[in-house]
Amino acid sequence: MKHYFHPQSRAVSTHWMLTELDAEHEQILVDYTNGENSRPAYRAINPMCKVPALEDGGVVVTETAAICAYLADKFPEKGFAPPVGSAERGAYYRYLFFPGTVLEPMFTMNQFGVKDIPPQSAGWGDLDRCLETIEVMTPEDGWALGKQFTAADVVFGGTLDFAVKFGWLPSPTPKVAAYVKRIKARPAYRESHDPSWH
Ligand SMILES: N[C@@H](CCC(=O)N[C@@H](CS)C(=O)NCC(=O)O)C(=O)O
Repeated sequence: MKHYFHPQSRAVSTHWMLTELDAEHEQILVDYTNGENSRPAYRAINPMCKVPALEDGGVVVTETAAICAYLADKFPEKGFAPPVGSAERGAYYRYLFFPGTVLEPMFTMNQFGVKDIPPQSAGWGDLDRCLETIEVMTPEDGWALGKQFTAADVVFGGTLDFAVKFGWLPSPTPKVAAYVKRIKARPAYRESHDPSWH
């Protein structure tokens, strides 16, 4: 597998997922700071010009959550996804989709001061609704789906980790702060993230 990556990007989450799974891969640096991501060679992989991307044989997967879900399914023996058809699958999908479709747009709008979008029209509602939902979805102890750490934690927990680190979520509640702390203590997190993140 080829993992298209930059160390200061959301690709640290997919690198973390690969590390959790101990999945053999080639790390390919895409230097978006010099425009490498906009050149035809990389556009052919991801026309969004964004990292991360994963190439597995003839399969190209983009989007952090999609890559994590793909990897969890590729290595079912590692237990990073609940079995298809199990009750946990519903919550699993929620944790995988909520960060990219709701939290990311909300954090971006909030960070850039975009206001006055009616919450009933915006798919991400508003900051208050998102904060309340984050609190409800954050596990009191253990992991998103219970005792078993899964791709849901890499995606949801990884997004909360970014949010705290970059000030999108300046005052995490004690529950959110404790969850992010548990995440950061994982050996694979520490192996895959620059020490400045630890
Ligand atoms: N929705 C994408 C977002 C990825 C993303 O925004 N990557 C940024 C770095 S964190 C990027 O590649 N930026 C370069 C650019 O857009 O030119 C995902 O979840 O993977």
